[in-house]
Amino acid sequence: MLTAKQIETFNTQGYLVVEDVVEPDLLARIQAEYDASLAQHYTRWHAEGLVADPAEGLSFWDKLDRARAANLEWFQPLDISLPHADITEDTPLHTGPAAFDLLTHDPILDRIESLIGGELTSTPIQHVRIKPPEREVQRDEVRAHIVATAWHQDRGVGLEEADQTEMVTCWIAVNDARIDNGCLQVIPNPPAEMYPHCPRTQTTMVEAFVEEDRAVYAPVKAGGIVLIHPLTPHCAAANTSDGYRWSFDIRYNVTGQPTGRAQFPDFIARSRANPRTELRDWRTWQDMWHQARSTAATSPYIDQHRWQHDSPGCA
Ligand SMILES: O=C(O)CCC(=O)C(=O)O
Ligand SMILES: [Fe+2]
Repeated sequence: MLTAKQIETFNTQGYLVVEDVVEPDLLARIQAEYDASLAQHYTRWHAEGLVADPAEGLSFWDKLDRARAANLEWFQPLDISLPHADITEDTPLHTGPAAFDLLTHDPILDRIESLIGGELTSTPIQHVRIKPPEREVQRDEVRAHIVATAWHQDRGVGLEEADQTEMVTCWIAVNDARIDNGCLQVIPNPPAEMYPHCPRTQTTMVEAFVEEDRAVYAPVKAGGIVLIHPLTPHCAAANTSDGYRWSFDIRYNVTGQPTGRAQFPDFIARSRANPRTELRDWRTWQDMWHQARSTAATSPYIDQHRWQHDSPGCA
């Protein structure tokens, strides 16, 4: 649970850094699960002649380096969500027991419960971000999961139907997030309203509303988290270091309220009133994503974006 002082800080500053939240054991299991998953994809790429070196002896990072050098789509197979468009029956995503254990990790849920209560739904607006040194990334790569993230409020990333939803973002450092590798930046003391955003290469706050001189960095060590209020402007600068920056961002809202992405699956992560409704089986979570993928592959496109190019401030 959070202390009264931490809750007060979150409520006034709009964000809170908490170190040492994810148990080292779980972090290690996540790394092992990702290692195994990438090894599978890499072995297939090798069999198809897309990468020259066999997987044996290559670390996780070596495999990513080679996949990037070969210009392969290495990111989507590692993400814990589907992309917003062009979903087919084969679109890969990562759904494993360790990833599920992160979504339902009690030390995280305890902190979220301190902020929005004990009826918690895990929302499908969830991602892994694995950011290579930005100078090495293809110039046409715009995804905020791989390169710098533009200023935005998370409220602006969901649809209007979730504008009243009580939601908290939990940003999790898998390796140390520092200024040089592009940790989060936030503008504290958020406004009571959402600012206008524009559909640029990423959903981006209209520049006039970004008070960059008030921005602060939110570095955090591996296993630490940053809790973010949905109206707190935040971004992440480029990774200028020589190594990868790895994080997850996951979200919880009060059960029964819209997640803002109804075509993707949510589940009850904690219920103090009715614990039997909590999802405990990672395979059910995986099945829900596969079902959503099948439905999306065979149904008309559902736009996840609410901002228009001709909105005020977007010209
Ligand atoms: O890690 C990043 O680059 C951005 C994360 C973010 O926008 C979020 O967690 O909501
Ligand atoms: Fe965000």
